[in-house]
Amino acid sequence: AEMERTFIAIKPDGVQRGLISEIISRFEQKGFKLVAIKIVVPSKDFAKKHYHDLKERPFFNGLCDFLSSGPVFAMVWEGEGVIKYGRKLIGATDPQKSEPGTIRGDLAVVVGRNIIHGSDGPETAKDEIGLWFKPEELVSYTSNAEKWVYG
Ligand code: DAT
Ligand code: MG
Repeated sequence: AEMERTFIAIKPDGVQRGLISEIISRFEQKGFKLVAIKIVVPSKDFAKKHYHDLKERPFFNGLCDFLSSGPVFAMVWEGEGVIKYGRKLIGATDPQKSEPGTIRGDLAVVVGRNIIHGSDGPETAKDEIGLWFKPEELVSYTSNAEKWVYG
């Protein structure tokens, strides 16, 4: 299997709404492997680093204020195709357009409170994992389910 890793974060709205276990379950039940977690209130400067690609957008400041407004539940998930499929599990950016069955489709209503972040490609996954986690915070292990998930 071609293992890759992606950065997934439950934003302050998802944490406050009690959706941590629901969201973990969706990735876990799919067959992906959790290799890092932390709960942290990011500073505004840190939020700006995380969202630096969007700094020209009109919503950038409000977005960074929001991300730094409360606890964020940060995770790294590992698995074959996890970057792209993680985005599928999450659904479209605007929950009004997310399909039912996706996390945002099932659990969120507006784009400014769409509860979850996921890396959008291999480069951003690498950068975001590096921003949020130290290398030693990532755990390598063989899941007992691996041979049943991958054959
Ligand atoms: P995604 O989170 O799906 O990767 P993105 O990277 O384009 O989407 O934007 C990051 C976040 O910014 C998004 O989750 C919610 C917010 N956002 C995006 N577009 C927005 C808009 N038009 N108005 C308000 N917030 C927006
Ligand atoms: Mg994005």
